[in-house]
Amino acid sequence: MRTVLASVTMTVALVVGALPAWAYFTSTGAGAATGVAASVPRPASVVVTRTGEGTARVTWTTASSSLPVTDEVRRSNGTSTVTVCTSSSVRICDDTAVPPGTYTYSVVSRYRTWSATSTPSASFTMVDNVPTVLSFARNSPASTNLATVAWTVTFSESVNGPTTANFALTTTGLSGAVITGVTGGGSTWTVTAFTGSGSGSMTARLVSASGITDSTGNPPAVPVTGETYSIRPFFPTAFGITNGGSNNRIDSGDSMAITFSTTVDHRSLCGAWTEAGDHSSTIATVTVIDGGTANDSLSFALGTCPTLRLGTVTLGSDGYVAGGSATFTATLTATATSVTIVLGARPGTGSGAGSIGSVGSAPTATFTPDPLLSSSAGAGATGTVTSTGRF
Ligand SMILES: [Ca+2]
Ligand SMILES: [Ca+2]
Ligand SMILES: [Ca+2]
Repeated sequence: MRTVLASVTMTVALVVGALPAWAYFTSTGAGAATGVAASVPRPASVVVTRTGEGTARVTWTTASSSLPVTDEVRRSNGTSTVTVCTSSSVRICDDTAVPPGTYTYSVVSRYRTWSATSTPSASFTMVDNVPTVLSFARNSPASTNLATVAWTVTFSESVNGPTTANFALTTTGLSGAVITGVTGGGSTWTVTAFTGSGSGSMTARLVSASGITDSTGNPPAVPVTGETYSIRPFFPTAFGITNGGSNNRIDSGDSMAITFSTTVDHRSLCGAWTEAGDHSSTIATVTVIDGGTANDSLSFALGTCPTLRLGTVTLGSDGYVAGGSATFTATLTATATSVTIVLGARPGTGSGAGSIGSVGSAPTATFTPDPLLSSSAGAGATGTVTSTGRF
C-alpha cells in the first residue's frame, strides 16, 4: 500500500524467469492504491487438427494468470497473417474458413499493451475435397400413397446453389409426377416431388451439378440416384357407410362398401378362394368390439375362410356398444376392386351379449386394410380411408 497524490501512472519492467513480467500501477486523484506485480504467460502447445472441409481446430495451453488476458489465434501462410479467433477463456478455436493451403498457427496472449506469443504450430495443410453426396434418402416409408414425397440429400460439406433444375425423376406407371421444390442449406437439402396419378415407382436423381458449389467453387460429381418410392401400389380409396335400419345405430340393413385403388387378389382376402371371378357369401360375421373409453371398432370374419384378411374399422365413438361385443351375421361380396358388407340379424339380441346403443352424432369411421391383403400385382395394402355416410 502506498499513497498517491495525483495523476500518477507508473509501469515497471521486471524479469521473472523467461517470461516478460510487469508491475502495473495506475491511479488518478488522491487516495490509497495497491501495486500489483503479474505476468502475461506465454501460450504453448499449439496443435491444429482438420475437423472438416475448410475447418481447422486449434488448441493450446496457457499457464494460469491473475491478469484477464485475451488470446488471439493467428493463421500464417508465410507471407501474410490473419487473426482467426479471439478468446478470453476457452483454449480452443475453430477456424471455419480456411482456404486450401499450408499454414502455421500461433497464439498471442494480450493484456493491454503487453503480450506473449507462442511458438508456431507444426505445419498444417488444408486439403480441399470435392463435395460428394453421402446419402439421398426417402423421408417417408418406401410404399406410400402420399400426394407429395420428399428425399433428404446430405452432402459431405456445405454447398450452395441446388435448385429443382439439378434434379430429375425416374418413374414407372405414374402420370404427372414432377419435382416441386428444393430447400435447405449447408450440407442438408430436401427435394420434394408431386407423385401425380396412377401407381408405380418414383426415383429422384441429382442429374446436373450446374450452380452447385462448395465454398471454393468445386461442383459435386453427378449423377447420383436417390432411394425409390413405390407410389400407391394398393390402398383403399373409399369407405362408404349406408344406413339401412335405425339412424346412428349399427343394425340390420346397414352396409359398408370399401373400394380399392386396383384389382384385389381374392386369394389374399380369403385363402379358400381362387382368383377367378367375384365372390359373395352370406355367412360372414361383423363384430362390434367395445373399446371401453376408447373408440369401439369392427372386425370381420367369414366362415369359409380360416382368416379373412380384409382389415378393421375404428368407429370414431365409444357409444355403439358398452361392455362385451355384438356380432351380426352379414353378406360379404367381393368384386375386382371392392368389398361390400351388408349387416343381417344379430343372434345375440336379447341374450345380454353386447348392448347396441345409438350415438348422438355421425362420427367418422376409419378403415385400415390388413397389410397381408394384396393387389393382383402382389403389392401389400397400405394407407387408411375415412368413411362417408353413417350407420
Ligand atoms: Ca471442398
Ligand atoms: Ca363402447
Ligand atoms: Ca343403422
